[in-house]
Amino acid sequence: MNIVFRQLFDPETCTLTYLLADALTGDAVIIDSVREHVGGYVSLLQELNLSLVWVLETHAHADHITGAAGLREITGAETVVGGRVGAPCADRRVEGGDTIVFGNEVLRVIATPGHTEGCVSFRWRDRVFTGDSLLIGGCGRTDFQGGSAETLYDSITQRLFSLPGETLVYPGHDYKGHRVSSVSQERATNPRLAGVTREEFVDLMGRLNLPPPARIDDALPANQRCGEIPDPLIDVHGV
Ligand SMILES: N[C@@H](CCC(=O)N[C@@H](CS)C(=O)NCC(=O)O)C(=O)O
Ligand SMILES: [Fe+2]
Repeated sequence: MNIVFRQLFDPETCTLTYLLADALTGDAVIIDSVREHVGGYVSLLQELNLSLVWVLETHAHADHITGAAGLREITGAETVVGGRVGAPCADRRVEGGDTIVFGNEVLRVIATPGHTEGCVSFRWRDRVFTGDSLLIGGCGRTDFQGGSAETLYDSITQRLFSLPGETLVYPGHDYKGHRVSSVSQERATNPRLAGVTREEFVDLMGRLNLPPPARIDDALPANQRCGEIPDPLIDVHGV
C-alpha cells in the first residue's frame, strides 16, 4: 500500500486535519486545514516530497479559519467545498456521489447535511472523514448555518452507519483526546445515537444549549471566502 496518511491536530480549536497522498505519484490532499498551520503543512509537504492537488473542506467552519486560501496561494492546489456551503470562492463544488481523484487514489463524497446544511463527508479506502457530522461518541451541534437535528439523524443513521462496520471514522474535531473510531463502534456505543430514536435525538439536540463558538463572527464569513481575509486598510480607505 503506497499511501501517505497523517492526522494533524490544532490544540486551540481541537480541530483534526488530514493529509492523504498517493506515495507513488506524490499527489496529496488536505482535509479541513487550519489557517495558523499553513506554514507547517507546507513544510510537511516538502519534507514528504508531495505536491498538494486539492484542499478539501467538510463544511464552512464556525470555530476556526481554514488554511485554504494560503495553501492555494502557496501550492497552487484547488479548493473544494460542498455545493450547498455557499462559498463561490471554491475552485470546485461537490455533491454526494462525486469523486475526487489524486494520483491513483479516489475519494468519494457523501452528503451528510445536518450539522450545517452544506456538510459533506469523504470516504477513502477503509476510512471516512466525517467532519462535524459524526464525532467520536458525539455529533456536531445543529443550531446554526441551516443545521437540522432531523437531517443530521438521517445523514448519520442512513449514510454513515450504513458503511461497513470496519470503516475507520476520522472526525473533524475531538474535544476529549480521541483520535479514531469505527462505524461499528459508533453504531454500538455513541451515546447520542445508539438505541436512540429520531424523536429522542431531535429532543436532546434541542436541549444542548451550547454557547456559540467563540470565533464564529470572524470564522464564518472568512470561510465562505475560502479563508481569504480582506485587508482592513483596503476596507477603511475604500481602495
Ligand atoms: N467552545 C468551542 C465550541 C466548539 C463548537 O461549538 N464546535 C462545534 C463544531 S464547529 C460542535 O458541533 N461541537 C459539538 C459539541 O461540542 O458537542 C469554540 O468556542 O470554538
Ligand atoms: Fe463545524
